[in-house]
This record gives sequence, C-alpha cells and structure tokens, in this order.
Amino acid sequence: MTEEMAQARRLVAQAGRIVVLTGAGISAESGVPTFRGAGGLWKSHRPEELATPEAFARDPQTVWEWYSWRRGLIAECAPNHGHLALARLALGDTPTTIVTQNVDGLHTRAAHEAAGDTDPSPALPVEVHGAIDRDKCSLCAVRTPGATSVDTSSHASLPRCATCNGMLRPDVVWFGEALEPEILSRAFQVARDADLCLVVGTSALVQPAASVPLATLQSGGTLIEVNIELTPLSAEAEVSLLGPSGELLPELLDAGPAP
Ligand code: BJW
Ligand code: ZN
Repeated sequence: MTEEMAQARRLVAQAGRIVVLTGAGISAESGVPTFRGAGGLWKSHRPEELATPEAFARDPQTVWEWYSWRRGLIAECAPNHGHLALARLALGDTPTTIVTQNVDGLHTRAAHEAAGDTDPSPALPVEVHGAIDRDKCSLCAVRTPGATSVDTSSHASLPRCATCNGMLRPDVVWFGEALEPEILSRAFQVARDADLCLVVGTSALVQPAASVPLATLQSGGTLIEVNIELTPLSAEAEVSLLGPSGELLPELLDAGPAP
C-alpha cells in the first residue's frame, strides 16, 4: 500500500460525516464515456450544439439522436467496483451522502445491489444534473415517469407532453440552466456538514457542482481526490490518489483496520 493510500484510509476511518462528489470518471470503467479528455463525448460533439436549451430549440432531432444513443449505451452498462464501494460506505456506520453530477443512474443501481434486501436509501445519490432515463416537458416542465422511446427519424415524430403538447426532453441540466434549487441546496448543506469530502472522477470544471468540495473545506473539513489525473481541486486536497476509481475506491474504503 502506498503512503498516500495509507493516509487516505486513516482520514476515512477518522471521519465523522462524509460527502462524496462524483463525476463522469467514476463510470468510465463501466463503459460510459466521459465528457472531457481522451475519448470524451465533447471530442466529437460540441456541447453548445447539444447540451443547451438553445440547441434543443434549434435542432431537437439532433439533440434527441444524441440522447437516444447515450441511453442505449448506458442501458448496456453496469455499476463497477467503485460505485459499489461507495454504496457500501454509505450503507455503513459513518453517515455519508453521495452527490453526483452523473445522469447515468449507476449509483442508484449500485445502492440497490449493495443493499440487497435492506434499505438502499442511505446510498441513493443526490443527482444535481438530473437523470438521463426520465423525460420532462420543455414548456410546462411536467416530468414523465421513465424514458419515452424516441423515434428520431423525423421532427414530427419526436415525443410530446400529454398535458400541453410541448416537446418532451431528457430530464437533465444543460449549460445555462439553473440546477434544481432544493437539490443544489441539499448538496451544499451535506458538504458543509461533512468533515471529509471524497472527490471522484470529475474534472471539477463545471459550476456550481465543482464548488461543492469547497463548502466542506470552508467549514474546516478535508478533501481526498481520486482521479487518473490532477485537476483544479488537487491543490486543495489533503491526498490525491492517482489511478482508476474502480481499483482505488475498494482499496480505500473496504473493511480492514486503517494502517
Ligand atoms: C477518471 C477515470 C477513472 C476518467 N477513474 N477518474 C462560474 C464560473 C464559470 C462558468 C460558470 C459559473 N457558473 C456557471 C457557469 C456556466 C456553466 C459552467 O460551469 N461552465 C464551465 C464549463 C465554464 N454552468 C452552467 O451552465 C450550470 N448552470 C448554471 O450555473 O446556471 C446558473 C443559472 C442560475 C439561474 C438561472 C439560470 C442559470 C449548468 C451546468 C450543467 C452541466 N451539464 C452537463 C450535461 C448534463 C446532461 C448530459 O449528461 O447530457 O453535465 S455538462 C457535463 O459536465 C455533465 C457533467 O455532469 C459535467 C461535469 O463533467 P465531469 O463529470 O467532471 O466529467 P469530465 O468528463 O469533465 O471529467 C471526467 C474526469 O474523470 C476527468 O478528470 C478524468 O481525468 C477523470 N477520469 N477516467 C477516475 N477511471
Ligand atoms: Zn407540458
């Protein structure tokens, strides 16, 4: 075990309350592409062409094609050892909240898998950017349970709201849109209440989510970062564990005495 890992394990063992902020990197080993970096989704698609309300208003068919493709891809993926280690942590004795920027639902699936016949709710994530497998109306914001199957062959066949006939869209947060206020304030509250923040697989570039760990720091807590590369948050972290989260999180979090 490296000295960094030993130090990180001691910090976890001593923590009274933990918040975890995850990003796309935690799902990379499940086969979900990240946004930025090698193989990232933005390499082939410009975000302003796909992940903004303006893009949807201009060309809903292209936006729906991208989301249908991603829904299909995510449906084939399963939680990895990183998601499962976090779910076990949150179901354990130290009060822990998982805050995720991911829309892929893999933390939720890991919570159910790790809980088995017990209550999964302590391991259910606070999803600050929404969920890809739900739709909402772009006009009246009514949510539809489950994802509509979308025929992207023509503009005319795109799904519409049963209440107001507005265009349905994926229930995710695009650039320039406000995050759900109650969800955002819950994320910052649990970060302020925590004495340890574990930041996993995020480039920490997208606001306001990237500031969640700063709330823990400002209330006197400590950061541990897990990422394959350094990020703007690395300088603030007590320990940076460099490597894939699917390997490092079980080593960090799974039972065994802290060294
Ligand atoms: C591994 C790994 C492995 C790989 N193991 N690690 C303040 C300053 C500047 C700008 C702003 C600001 N406040 C707001 C803004 C504007 C904007 C913003 O932040 N822009 C920046 C890019 C400059 N923010 C917004 O627009 C937000 N809205 C807002 O603030 O509204 C204000 C408002 C108020 C009132 C009225 C109206 C408006 C909304 C942001 C929404 C972000 N949406 C997306 C798309 C979601 C839907 C979808 O999925 O399609 O969310 S963008 C995308 O980025 C997605 C992600 O959740 C988010 C973060 O990305 P993440 O998770 O960090 O992924 P990557 O790919 O960037 O990084 C992966 C990391 O993993 C890397 O570090 C790898 O090294 C690592 N990794 N493999 C461990 N195996
Ligand atoms: Zn509607």
